Amino acid sequence: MSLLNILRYPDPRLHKVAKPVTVFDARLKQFVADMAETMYEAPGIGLAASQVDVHEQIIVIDISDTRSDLRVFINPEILWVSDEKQIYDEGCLSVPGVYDGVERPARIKARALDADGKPFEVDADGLLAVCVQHEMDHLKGKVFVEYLSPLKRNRIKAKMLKEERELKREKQREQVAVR
Ligand code: QAP
Ligand code: CO
Repeated sequence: MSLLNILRYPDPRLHKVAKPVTVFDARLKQFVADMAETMYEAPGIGLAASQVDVHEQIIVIDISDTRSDLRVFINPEILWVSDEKQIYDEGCLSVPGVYDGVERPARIKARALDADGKPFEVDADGLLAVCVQHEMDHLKGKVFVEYLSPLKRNRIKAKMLKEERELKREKQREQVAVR
């Protein structure tokens, strides 16, 4: 098991389009386990492979309070969305500290494969519907802040870049301290 490095917005690699998984082997299962470990450690409720710089269609989600209901979606497809919409305050492990309302279909029907390559369908509403759509956006190279106004998005970008500079400086100081 190992923790994976999560890309931070506005890293351009977050906008790559993920390819379908074609090989269902032990290596895939190990990667799914690493993604789950990374999500739980963060802690988060959803993580897409794109966020750890692997551009394959793989998502892990756990919206349970007990952190004991891992869902794995490989090559997911949306089969149906409701006309009814809901606005949910979304966040993202790639945009830490930022939350804002995004309007999406309230209910969806999706199809995907599990880690064994076995197909399944899911009817989702509430938080699960939000999470599946948010993570599927990542696979298409889309980050939730792209639904916000250009003004908000630019403010978020500036805040993230400032934090990135501060993080880099901290790391440099640590390096000097151990030398
Ligand atoms: C996507 O997001 C999501 O800002 C998953 O400082 C979010 O797990 C779907 C997180 C909301 C539906 C609703 C965010 C952790 C986790 C942060 C996450 C942070 C620490 C986000
Ligand atoms: Co996200």
